[in-house]
Amino acid sequence: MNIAIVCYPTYGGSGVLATELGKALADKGHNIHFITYQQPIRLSGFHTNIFYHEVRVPEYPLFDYPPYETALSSTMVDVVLNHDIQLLHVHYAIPHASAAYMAKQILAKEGRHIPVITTLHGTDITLVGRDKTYSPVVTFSMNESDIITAVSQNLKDETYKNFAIDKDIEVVHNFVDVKRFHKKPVDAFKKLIAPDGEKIIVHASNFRKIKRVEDVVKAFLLINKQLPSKLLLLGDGPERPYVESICRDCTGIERIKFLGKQEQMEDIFPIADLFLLTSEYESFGLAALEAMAAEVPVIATNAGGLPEIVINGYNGFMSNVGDIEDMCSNTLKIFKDEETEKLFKQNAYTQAKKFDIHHIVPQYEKLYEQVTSLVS
Ligand code: GMT
Repeated sequence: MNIAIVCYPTYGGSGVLATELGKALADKGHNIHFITYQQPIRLSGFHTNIFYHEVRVPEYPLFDYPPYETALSSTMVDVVLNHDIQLLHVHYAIPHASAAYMAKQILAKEGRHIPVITTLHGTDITLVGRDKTYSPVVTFSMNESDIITAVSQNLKDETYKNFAIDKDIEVVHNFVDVKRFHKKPVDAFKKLIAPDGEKIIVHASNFRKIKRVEDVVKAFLLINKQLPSKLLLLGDGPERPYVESICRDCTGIERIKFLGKQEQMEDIFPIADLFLLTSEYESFGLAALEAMAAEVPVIATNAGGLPEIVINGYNGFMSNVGDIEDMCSNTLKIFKDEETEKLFKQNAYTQAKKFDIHHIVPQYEKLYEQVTSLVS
């Protein structure tokens, strides 16, 4: 099938998932055309079935706000017509669903029916999309999509709660290529970070307010008092300067490392002992799932869709948002002895396998077949 995937190319879960999906589909023989304003971060190397189309927004002195959405719709039309695209799969509703609606209407005038699948990821619904600046357009364009999918049951429920949606939403959970992340840790790398056998605690995010990264630091400082540890902070974003500034004032700063944006997560997660995710809301928590595939238990908040991947007392624990004392005491439960630690690590891996790429990608393919069969 010839499929166009529209996504954000930046360091964020929706772009990562869309890119991994495109790569997996290409491996299965589909022709994948990415349409974004930059090469997606996980799209590197050459693949005969993968094509990348950059959305260019020309500068013009009149524009205080260059019309990206218009350029995106035009690029979609161009790619559909010139590459015999059979469906548009857009990730993150804003502005991709409305841009796809516009492209669909333009193509319809030329006698070409192009189905649109919109995958909802999280803040497009729970934060940004709900804002009245966007919500009428988001509601309309979701209803006009041929298929809507959500990455968790929680996100589906949130969507129905906050928008007047008149069609079914399919839950297709996020996925991980378990084989790729389930690697042997590089001992020399582990020794470099934790020379005295400290536990390596990892957090990865785009450092937005919703992630409450300061709670990661605060919980870590509590944990470190009782269990010698190191904290690796992966990613970057608007809250990073603030988080760095609070770290500077605390004892134990030498145990905290900001590694910035990293592409090779599959090399980093295997050396970790614990993944810490303190978000106020998380529709799914893709980074946590990738860590689990590398046998890393998760300490998370019980927010949003996280209970769909973290099972309390099995592959990690969940606490109320902001309850750093509970996060600390749960961490100590995992590391109370070697046997328990080993069990949690194995359970993390077992739980990740339920979300393996080989189970989830066929669910998208089934939807593609369903939606394109209605056209022909
Ligand atoms: O906030 C982020 O982490 C980025 C955001 C995005 O859409 O780029 O992530 C959302 O989508 C991810 C992939 O589906 C989910 O794993 C994240 O949980 C979700 N983030 C939030 O709901 C805050």
